[in-house]
Amino acid sequence: MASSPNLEKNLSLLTPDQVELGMMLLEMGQAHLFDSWPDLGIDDDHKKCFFHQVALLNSSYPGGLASYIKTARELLADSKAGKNPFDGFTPSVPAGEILTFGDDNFIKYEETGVKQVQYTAFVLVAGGLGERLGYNGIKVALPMETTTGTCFLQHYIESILCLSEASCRQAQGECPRDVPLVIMTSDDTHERTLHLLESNAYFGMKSTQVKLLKQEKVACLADNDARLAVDPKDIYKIQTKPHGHGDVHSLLYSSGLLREWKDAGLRWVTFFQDTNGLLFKVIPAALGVSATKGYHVNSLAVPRKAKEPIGGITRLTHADGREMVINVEYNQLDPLLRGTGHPDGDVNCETGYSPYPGNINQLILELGPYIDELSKTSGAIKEFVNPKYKDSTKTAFKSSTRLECMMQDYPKTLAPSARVGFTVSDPWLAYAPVKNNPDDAAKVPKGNPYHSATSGEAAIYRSNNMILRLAGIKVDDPVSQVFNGQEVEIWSRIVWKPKWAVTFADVKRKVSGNSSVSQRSTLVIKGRNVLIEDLSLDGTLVIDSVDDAELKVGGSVQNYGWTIESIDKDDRALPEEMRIRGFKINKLEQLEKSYSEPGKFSLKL
Ligand code: UGB
Repeated sequence: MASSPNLEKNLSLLTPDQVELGMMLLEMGQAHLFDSWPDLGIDDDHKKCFFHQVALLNSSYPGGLASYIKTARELLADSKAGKNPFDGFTPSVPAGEILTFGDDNFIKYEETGVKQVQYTAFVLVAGGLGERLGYNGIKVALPMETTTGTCFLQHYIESILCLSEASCRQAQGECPRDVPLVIMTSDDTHERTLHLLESNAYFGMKSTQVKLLKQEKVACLADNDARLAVDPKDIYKIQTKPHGHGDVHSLLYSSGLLREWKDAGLRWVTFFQDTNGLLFKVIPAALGVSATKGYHVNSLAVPRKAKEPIGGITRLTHADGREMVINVEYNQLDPLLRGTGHPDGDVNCETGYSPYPGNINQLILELGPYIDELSKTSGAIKEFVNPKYKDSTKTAFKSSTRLECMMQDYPKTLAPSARVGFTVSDPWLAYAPVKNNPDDAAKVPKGNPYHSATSGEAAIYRSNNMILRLAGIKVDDPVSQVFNGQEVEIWSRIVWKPKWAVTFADVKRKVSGNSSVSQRSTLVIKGRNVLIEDLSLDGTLVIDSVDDAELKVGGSVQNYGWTIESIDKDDRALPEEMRIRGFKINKLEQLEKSYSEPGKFSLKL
């Protein structure tokens, strides 16, 4: 076994557990970590801190640091040898459910899904810092749209609360439990997420309903031997980097929450990402698909343009009989197809989209089979490593690397008998993430989505317009405008609170007669029982009412309204939230009506 005189000189400083960790490091070829350690008596506190960090790295990884280093060696060797993780697998297009918003099938799934919400736990992965977006705050605090300024987290929480109420109403009974929400955070996001929740009274949820689970970073690797990288600024610190959203499974498992949920009678776990403002429009129907088809794993997907940088859902069949339906990241899908008899790789088919649906990384797992699987794996997810080599000899890295794992890789370890499916819905309904900064978004090839703050907000309006149009309201076509170098369709700014409608059935119940909304208009519905009947809107109307008021709104509204104005993204005097969109809402004139008393009211304008 390797030894380290520098560590030996300092052994008396350490607790027996720390000595054991030190021996493990030596055994795992990590003697270099102590190369610069001075004699006992110098920097002793720093040396103890080093072992605190090692203990944390050891306890937060399934199987401990030794297992991490061992896996890293194997994966680094595979990477050096250029081994394809999909060797021997043939890709094909899997079968799943394709939803068309508003048709009978959709409504049936939505109804089934709403019933399931009270048996569902929601898990938001929000440990990512959003470096691609170039925003300094946490992404869940970003306004989803700037008409009302509602942030993503508020919208998510209100949607969960309203869906759970609707679920109880359907069951015509008392809600037996509060639907739980887990938020996975990281050191980059934890404090700010907690602060956002606490300073807003958890946006209406009980604080006991929300649990934050913090993921830890993993050790960086300096070379192909998986020698841990020492922080260049501190010889007593191992450099660390994020391990990826796949950590959510081991955290849920080790927290004991899954068992608690099972004992409380829950049946589903729904995972979602930090900045997709449309997601909850499809969650009820997707839960309905899971329940109807008995899917153990249901991945939500959208049609995907070939080579668009989101993973593709693919059936992989191995020569040895193994089979799985799994997300294949876009950079692997194209070479995999080329290597298996598709010389053109990932190309659009006659639909104008790739035949491999785009994974939007919202998953619905059935709790029972999920616990069974995690009892075997402890939540460890198949990892990968992506070193950037200095040259073609692949002997040195440009900078340290680390193992990573993705939450959607969970099905990789499942037995072939597991029921793994997916649900595709229209991107206008289900997917508008805010991931890219303005400069990168402006470079996106024409026809592919920008996935920026600009397109994310435009998508909220588009979706709400499309839904109201399908419910019978005449809404104008959008106009095309360019903000931050991105051409987007601007529809009228229609926004409603989840308590007004969380399903299409809700919308249809609350809309009747002949109503119209012009493109330059803004309509904000905040009240629960607001009924739109024969309304003609050309300007801005904001309506609010207490829950036990029923308010019929009709007639004609015309005013200067609220306009959308371009702003300069480089104008540092403006807030960052505004600059990343490239526009602001200019509130010129509005009609604002608020009803604070219970009762039935009619507002004829
Ligand atoms: N996240 C964490 O909670 N912890 C982490 O360590 C990292 C991220 P990104 P990514 O929807 O377009 C995913 O960075 O990983 C959270 C899918 O892999 O926004 O590049 C983070 O806070 C890909 O298949 O996305 O790509 C955020 O909520 C595709 O579907 C979430 O994880 C892509 O999303 C995603 O992190 C997509």
